Amino acid sequence: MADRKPRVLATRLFPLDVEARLTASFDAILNPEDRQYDGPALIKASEGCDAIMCAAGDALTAETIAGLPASVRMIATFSVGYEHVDVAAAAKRNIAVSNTPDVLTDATADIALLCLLGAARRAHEGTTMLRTHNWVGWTPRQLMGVHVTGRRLGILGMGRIGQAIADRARAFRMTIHYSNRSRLPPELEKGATFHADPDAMLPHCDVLSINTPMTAATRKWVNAERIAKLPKNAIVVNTARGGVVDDEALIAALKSGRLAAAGLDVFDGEPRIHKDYYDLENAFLLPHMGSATVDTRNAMGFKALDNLEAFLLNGKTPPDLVKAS
Ligand code: 8YV
Repeated sequence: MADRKPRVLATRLFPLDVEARLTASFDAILNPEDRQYDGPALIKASEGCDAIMCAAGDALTAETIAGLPASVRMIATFSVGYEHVDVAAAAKRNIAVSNTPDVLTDATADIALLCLLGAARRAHEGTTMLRTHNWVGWTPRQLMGVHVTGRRLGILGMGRIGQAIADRARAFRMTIHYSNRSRLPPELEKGATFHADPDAMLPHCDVLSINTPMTAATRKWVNAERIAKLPKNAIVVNTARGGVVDDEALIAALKSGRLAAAGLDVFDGEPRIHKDYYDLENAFLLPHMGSATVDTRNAMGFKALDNLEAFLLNGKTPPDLVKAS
């Protein structure tokens, strides 16, 4: 090992146990106030650093990456999604990029089910009625929602998280449809119906769950034309990336009643979400909490550190190396 510890810039205030290991393994520059860096500030802060440990929302654009000091050899993101890192620009600079797959699968699938049930069973209206002292007591017609048992769940993007959502939904006796780049083998498909064409799946979705990464091809994929293909009174759930949905189209369909409800954990341009969401009674909204359990956030941090340690301390390829697609 070199006579100095490699220097790692932590762009965010990470969980305590993660920062304890980060500071033990590396000469860490922490961000105790958790102020988010913009591109120029990130370039400045990474002066003399060997690596950057970042998170979703950090703009590691081609321009920022081009401006990083020559010392930076690795970017480890504390997330499974890596659309905020221009991986092709990093490859050009010979900077390795890693992410944190697998460890947040269950936590995110749990939140997808919370969004599904919260939307279907009008949880936002119920908790608001109660907490604003407007609950007059039980009435036969009160807050009647959508029954999910036996309904069809269409999963757009049947990766690890999509499959974990399907497993949970089967316990609700939902019928699973999915669309994915490639068909899953029977032991993973578990009887779900595969649609090679995602558009062709839409008429079969009483609930559509979005679990596809954000790419140029998926940007605003859920638009007015596609919402029109969903059954009337369908529910849209998004725990992937807000940018996959055209907010104007979704909001219009929720306002008109064309869709029964939506359960959303992620938003385009978050945290500055489309203002019309705030007053939509049939939108069950969460502030990007998919991976927010102590166990999961620690596991994500430890995974990011496994990658940094492999590369910076042991001269190995990071186990979760991400390649430009
Ligand atoms: C993370 C996520 O918490 O890992 C992801 O891709 O969307 C989240 O659950 C967040 O991105 C932290 O960087």
